[in-house]
Amino acid sequence: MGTALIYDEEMTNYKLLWVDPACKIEVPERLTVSYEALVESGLADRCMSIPVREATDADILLVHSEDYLDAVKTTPYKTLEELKEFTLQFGDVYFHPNIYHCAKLAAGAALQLVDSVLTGKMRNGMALVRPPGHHSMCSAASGFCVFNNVAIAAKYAKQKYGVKRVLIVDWDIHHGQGVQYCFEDDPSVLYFSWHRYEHQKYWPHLRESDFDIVGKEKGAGFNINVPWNKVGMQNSDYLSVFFHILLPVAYEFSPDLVLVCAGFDSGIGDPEGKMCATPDIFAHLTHLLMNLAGGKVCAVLEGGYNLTSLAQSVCQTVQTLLGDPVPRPSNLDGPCKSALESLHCVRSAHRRYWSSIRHAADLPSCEISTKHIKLAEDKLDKEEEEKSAEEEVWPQPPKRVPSAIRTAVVLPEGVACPDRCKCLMSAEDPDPLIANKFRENFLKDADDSDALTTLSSLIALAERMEKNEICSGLALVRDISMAIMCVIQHTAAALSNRVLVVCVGDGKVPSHGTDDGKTLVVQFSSKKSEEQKCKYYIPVCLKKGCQDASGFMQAVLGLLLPLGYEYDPSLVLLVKMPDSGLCDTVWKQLIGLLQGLAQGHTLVLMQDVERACVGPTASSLLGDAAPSLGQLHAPLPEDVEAVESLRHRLKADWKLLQTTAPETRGADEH
Ligand code: Q6P
Ligand code: ZN
Repeated sequence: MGTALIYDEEMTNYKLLWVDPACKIEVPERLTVSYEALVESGLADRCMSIPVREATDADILLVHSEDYLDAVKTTPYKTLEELKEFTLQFGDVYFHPNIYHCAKLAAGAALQLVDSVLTGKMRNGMALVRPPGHHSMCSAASGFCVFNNVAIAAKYAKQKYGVKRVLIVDWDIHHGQGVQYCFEDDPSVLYFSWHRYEHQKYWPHLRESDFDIVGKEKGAGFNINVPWNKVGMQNSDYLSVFFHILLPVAYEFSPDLVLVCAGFDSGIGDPEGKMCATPDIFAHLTHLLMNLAGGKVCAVLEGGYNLTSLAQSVCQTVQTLLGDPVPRPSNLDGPCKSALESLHCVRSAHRRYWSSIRHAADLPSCEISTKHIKLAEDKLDKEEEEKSAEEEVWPQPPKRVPSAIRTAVVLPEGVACPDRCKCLMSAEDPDPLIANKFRENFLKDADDSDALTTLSSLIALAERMEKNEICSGLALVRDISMAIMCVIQHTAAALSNRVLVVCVGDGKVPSHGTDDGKTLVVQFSSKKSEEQKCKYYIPVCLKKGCQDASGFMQAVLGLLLPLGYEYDPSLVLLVKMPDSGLCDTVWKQLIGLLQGLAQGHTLVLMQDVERACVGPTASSLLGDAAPSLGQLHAPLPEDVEAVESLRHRLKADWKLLQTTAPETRGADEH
């Protein structure tokens, strides 16, 4: 199952025909540079190209009024003067004799994408379209948008395929108010948008874009607005919002389909957004969504006005949809104060609706809104405005070259090599030097040739992962502790290497006590283990160990991922203890999410008795989407308490664990 790419050059055949400074950035080249970048990088070739179609009247009427559709239908016959006149009734949009045709293709492209994915022909995909959609409303064009492509796609998916829950992630830097209005009372569509807001000073200047607008009636809680009140937001700010708002809520919601309003004006260099997130962030945003809804992710282009940034970001997104390992996350020095204030506000506004964030801190007083912050900081804003007006420069993201071998396995005799994997055992002769070292250091019984072969194959695997010849690996071993020691000693020997050891299940994990930062150990278990001794050994004690999916996912999303991203390891060593109690679907989610780290270099260790788990593990390492966990119930209070107290204790050392700005820290957490 591949990735669909939906594009038609016809959508470049309209443009602004008069002078309007607000609209001059929305140019046909936005599409051509994006598509050409995909062609030149070879990514387009790897996608399945799906033709666009025109959305029908019935499709468009899923969202728009008949009067509005009729009005738009007249635009191809209007003179230039009449088009200008027609345009005037809306804000920041222009019409052209061919835009109605293109708008039908743009909406139709989104529907073709949804069809490909929901029929199971394609795993996921992206539609490159113009005009964009997320601002357009039932009876109005707005912000370059004519028909609301993604809103139409969501209604269509529900109607045609009986999809129960749709998540719309709007990472464009403008608020898709059109999408919000369309679904504000609808609990079957969860709309998430972050947007430049600046306390309503930024377009479209709507009160209803603020964090406290959460949806209406039955839809209360299903509209999540994250207002950015400063420009210059960076990778850490975006990821923090994913870790501490979007992902916990999305996993709790459990969508059957994820639609992305994929605007890239939230990336660096964009003249509208003025944000500083680098193009590789879109690889991570995409990756973090790809284990929801069984991987059914449909991205539809919205904004993006710096042609260089846009093309790079589109490539990062599509390459991630194709399943290539994601780059190491860059520039993660923690969220800024303003982002933390937004995070705090959003979490407090939504905590009553979502059990995954019910423990979030309330605002200091029920009166506070992000508007209060405005007064004190008005002066500073001007200075920052000037600073960010300068031309941004950033390095071109390095080419993502996948390893020759995606997944290799080291298995004992008699265990079959899973499909699509490379089997390393027996093919390799133990390196005599390494063999001797093992005999001296680890093997009490010098004749244990099986153990020796396994360990040396394991080291060979780790080495080839380090050289990027192999991306990920899996080894079944008899003695887990010894295997962990071997890998750590070997890998951490190289100067710049850091190993994140994630251990699920009880049992002693070697190597803590090492406080040199070359390994970070996070262990999930049910045993109230000894208190944390050093910064680099973090025991996470859950009441039912890893058996309760809600508690475990809360710990993974709110604790493990932020730690892992900030630590930025060169290898993730994922250890499954025999007694872990983790079910296969949760295990697959864990593997999928951890592959956002270390360029996908995940090495899984399991005890040789866990043969039944080889297949599911290999499938996840190969990049198959994890199955959905279903709607999650509230985590156990004890687990919430355990994870939260850890998070608060650790957040001084690990900035991505913060969810409130320093002033209010710790004052009133539940
Ligand atoms: C921007 C309107 C604002 C002028 C303020 C899907 C894509 C978009 C449209 C932005 C319209 N002008 N300086 O629409 O959200 O990027
Ligand atoms: Zn935008």
